[in-house]
Amino acid sequence: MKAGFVALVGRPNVGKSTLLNHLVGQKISITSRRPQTTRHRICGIKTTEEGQIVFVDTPGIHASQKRAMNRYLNRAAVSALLDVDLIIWIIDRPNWLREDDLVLERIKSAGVPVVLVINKVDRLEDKAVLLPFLEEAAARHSFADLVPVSALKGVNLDVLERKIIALLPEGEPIFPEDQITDKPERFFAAEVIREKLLRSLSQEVPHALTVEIEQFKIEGGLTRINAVIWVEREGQKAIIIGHGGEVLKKVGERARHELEHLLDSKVYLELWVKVKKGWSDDERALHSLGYVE
Ligand SMILES: Nc1nc2c(ncn2[C@@H]2O[C@H](COP(=O)(O)OP(=O)(O)O)[C@@H](O)[C@H]2O)c(=O)[nH]1
Ligand SMILES: [Mg+2]
Repeated sequence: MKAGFVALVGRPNVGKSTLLNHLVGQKISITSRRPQTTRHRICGIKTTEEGQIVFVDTPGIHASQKRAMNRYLNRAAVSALLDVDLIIWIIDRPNWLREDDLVLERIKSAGVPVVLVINKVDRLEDKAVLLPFLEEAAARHSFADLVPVSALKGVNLDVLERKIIALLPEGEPIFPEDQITDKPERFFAAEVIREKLLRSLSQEVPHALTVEIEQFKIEGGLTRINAVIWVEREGQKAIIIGHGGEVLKKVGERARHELEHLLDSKVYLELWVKVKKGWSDDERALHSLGYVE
């Protein structure tokens, strides 16, 4: 049997969480078109006859270190590289940006094998650009492998999975066979609400919001969830609530629907929007809102 930890790293928005969900075959990590959708280190566990792969999803590694939240995200991403057996480095089509050099630097210092995954090939008009790019990439680092995939359409993921298994050390499963994540249900409740918010809002509001679960109570076939959506300013609160409460109502309905499916229970969901000035640039506020390594 093979077993080990595999970190999924890369710039924001390249498709790390989408890849995790498709490899595990379940939605573990929320996704959206916005950078910083993933704010926590989340494990997704896949157990097969050959072994167990523990994927570690991470926030994207990015250059800006200015705000406390950005520093937290970078720390969480970089610390996930410690103690893994393999790194999957994901890039968005054959585009090598300056920030990818930064990622490569971090990856090199981890000292474990790296598989370079070129994602979103479904959006590649000219597939002929792949081959020269793979050669160029191979010259920058001695990768254990280079694999083009489409995480969203499920292209070449079986090949990727076989290569990952082959690169893992021998070992007994780390988690019980039926476990698929390391996070508790109330964590997912907050994440699902945040995903629906990210997907409903434009402008700069997504970066300014976080969701805190105040109550998560199972009463027979009903789960009672009370959540607070924290924002930084009154204006953002007004945007989230929307005209006549329209936006918040839609977010609540979508979140409740998905949570009922996820928890296999009826869900009673209550959402409140509150203002905590400057929480995302305040180390203590971040800590109390669950941004703890
Ligand atoms: N067309 C296409 N879109 C993708 C693919 N993988 C991810 N995406 C999209 O890219 C966006 C960012 O994905 P996400 O997984 O949240 O990226 P992350 O920030 O790296 O975790 C989402 O809108 C995904 O639907 C892919 O293979 N093809
Ligand atoms: Mg993500």
